[in-house]
Amino acid sequence: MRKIYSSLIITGLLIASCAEKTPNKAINIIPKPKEIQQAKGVFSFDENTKIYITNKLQSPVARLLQQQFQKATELPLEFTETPKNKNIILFENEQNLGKEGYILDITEDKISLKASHYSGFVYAWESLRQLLPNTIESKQKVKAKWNVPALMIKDNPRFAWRGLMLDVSRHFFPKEYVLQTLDRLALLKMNTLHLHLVDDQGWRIEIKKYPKLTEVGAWRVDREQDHWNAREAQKKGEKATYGGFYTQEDIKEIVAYAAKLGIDVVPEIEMPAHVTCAIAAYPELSCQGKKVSVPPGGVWPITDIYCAGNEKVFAFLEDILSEILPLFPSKYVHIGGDEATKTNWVKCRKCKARMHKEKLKNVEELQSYFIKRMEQFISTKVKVLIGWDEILEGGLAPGAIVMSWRGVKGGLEASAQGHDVVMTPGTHCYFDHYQGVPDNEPLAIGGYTTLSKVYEFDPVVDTMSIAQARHVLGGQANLWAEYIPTPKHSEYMLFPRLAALSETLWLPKKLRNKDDFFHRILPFMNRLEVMGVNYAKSSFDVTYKATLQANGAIECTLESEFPNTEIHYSLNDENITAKSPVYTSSIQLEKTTTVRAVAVKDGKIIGKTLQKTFNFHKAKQGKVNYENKYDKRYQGEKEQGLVNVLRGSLNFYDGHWQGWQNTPANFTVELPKPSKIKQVTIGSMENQGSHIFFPAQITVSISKDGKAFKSVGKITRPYQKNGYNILQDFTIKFEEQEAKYIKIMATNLNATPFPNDTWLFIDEVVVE
Ligand code: TNX
Repeated sequence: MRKIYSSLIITGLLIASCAEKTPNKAINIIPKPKEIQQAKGVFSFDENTKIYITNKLQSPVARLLQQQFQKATELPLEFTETPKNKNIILFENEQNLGKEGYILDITEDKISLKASHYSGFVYAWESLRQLLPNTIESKQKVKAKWNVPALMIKDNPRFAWRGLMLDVSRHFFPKEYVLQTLDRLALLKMNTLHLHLVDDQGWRIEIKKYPKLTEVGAWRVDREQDHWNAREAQKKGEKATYGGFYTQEDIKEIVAYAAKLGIDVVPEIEMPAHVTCAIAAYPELSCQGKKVSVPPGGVWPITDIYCAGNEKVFAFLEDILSEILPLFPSKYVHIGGDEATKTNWVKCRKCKARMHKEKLKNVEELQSYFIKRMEQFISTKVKVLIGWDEILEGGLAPGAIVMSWRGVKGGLEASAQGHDVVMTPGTHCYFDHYQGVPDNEPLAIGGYTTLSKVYEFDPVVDTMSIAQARHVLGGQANLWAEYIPTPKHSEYMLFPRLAALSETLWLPKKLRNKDDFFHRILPFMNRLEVMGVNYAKSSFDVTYKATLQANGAIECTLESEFPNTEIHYSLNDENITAKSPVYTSSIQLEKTTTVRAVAVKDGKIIGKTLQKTFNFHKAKQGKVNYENKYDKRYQGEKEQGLVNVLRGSLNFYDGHWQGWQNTPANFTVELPKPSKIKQVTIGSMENQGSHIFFPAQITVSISKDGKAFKSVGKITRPYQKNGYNILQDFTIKFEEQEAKYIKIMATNLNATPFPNDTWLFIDEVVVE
């Protein structure tokens, strides 16, 4: 077998002497095919090119090819009943290529797409599509040379589950966007679309037996102007006008289109929590039967959940599944199962009776009973249940598949118990996270998941045994939509990261190469451009790393995720332009300086401007004596962390933040030398969604000898609900005087909505 893994290696069919005549053009397909053998020459499409199918079943994919040409070119690409020897596109069945394997064989005379199953033909076409000029994606007819290079691709995926979850509940996305997304998934040879159809903020699928689910549950009051976590509940007399849902006809259309693209659509019907919308429609389904409205924003903790002691709840859910399952040919159905706060179950008479009758020790076992019962029902419909990793708690239902989202732990546990798993750890697969420097990005939920990080993802965890690894079906990106109100924004979060994920799920690990991927992502971005996809360019943005050195200077290095990117920078008041000095090696800063930097390609600035001020102050390189130390998980730069000039960003994992959980932060800063000072600033952040709060009180006292301290000021800040993630400097000013020691006491705001889980974060103590 001839194998060429990279188009940079020239062997096999390509004879060295021909290389000059027919330059070995880079093959830029994403995900990269397992084997590519490049050959001499090109196949040219013209008005006489015909398509020949050997089997009617191939017809939908052959039509996709034809339609793409008819839309973007002048070429009709008609079907023929009699295959010629030249100028022909052949669809041929070939045994033993597996469910998703394919061969794409291109010579100057013909193109053969070979597969054993339907999906294989789709992937052969999608590879061919990426070999064509980008303008094949155009919505109007364009003139171009429709040539593709002669080659042979032999390809099949590493994982069977290559998925994307769209959360269509937090914000509703129209059917047209779902159809477009399917096409983009197919382009990347992804094969699963998981639709999160139910969550607190909206019920998104028509259920004929329970019409109120969409009449009431699909609509909420419009509070889109406010931050997700600061939205007031529906008031008396207010109309719920914001939302939407898919009719069963819409679903049929989505599923049929997906089938044409070889994509399985997996529905998710959440239970027992994340269902406030259903309880708004049918309050009798909760333990107390209390009337609630559909929340227009964040709900936490989620206590309005289905009653696990009420038979009517099970009948209701079985009715819903009975209506839904026939609409989705997928063998899987997802029942959620995550984040149920079970305080109402503890109090509920019916739940208690159920626990007694079924000999369940606690509410975790009651949740497990709930899920197991649903699993029994689902298996009578010859379907397989999937749930978020919480379904492990209290015992896993037989036959259930686990989606591991709270890291990889759930995946490890479930696979050890012999269950199949889909890996979607928040660290790599949560596309609602920031993909670039948070300060430069549209508001996101948090996190920091760059294009490179997604590329580094591997669904098989190093510590898994061979048996466990066999249970890993694959991986999936989850696009939770709290902060994603529009299709354009959704595209921005998905692309280009989905391209990286598609390759990590397709290609064997040893064939993956990040630099090579970054070369191919550029032409892929150009293709997205023609497709009209609003992809993010955050991966071009310049990031910095800075360290304080023993000599007191700051060493600042600038980087771009893209290999070989030209970075230009300016210092202080100089403008930043594409002609600013080129960055070649780290910059030494010896005094307060503002650094600006941009990435430049072909003489133009790409991406956003990095701007960072390093403020040299009087506590720099001082000594900090902690009365109580920061938490192990958030150590910043340890002993130097609060006096090293380096400031934190909105990303609380950035390594600059020191965090205290449930305890105050009390410490003394010893200045390097006695100094005249007049103000002390404590840098802090608030991210209430992640339980991080500003200090409730800060007191500052100063001393010359470290023994006698005198108070110079105090700031008190009572708890305020704040949905935003913000940075704030708290400054205490006083009359200028000499000091060497500064004692700081910052109180952790423990009386918040999370009394025993409250964080306090500090990045720097600036003394001036
Ligand atoms: C956790 S992941 C959730 C979702 C949120 C998401 C935000 C999971 C099973 N539950 O309800 O939307 O975090 O990142």
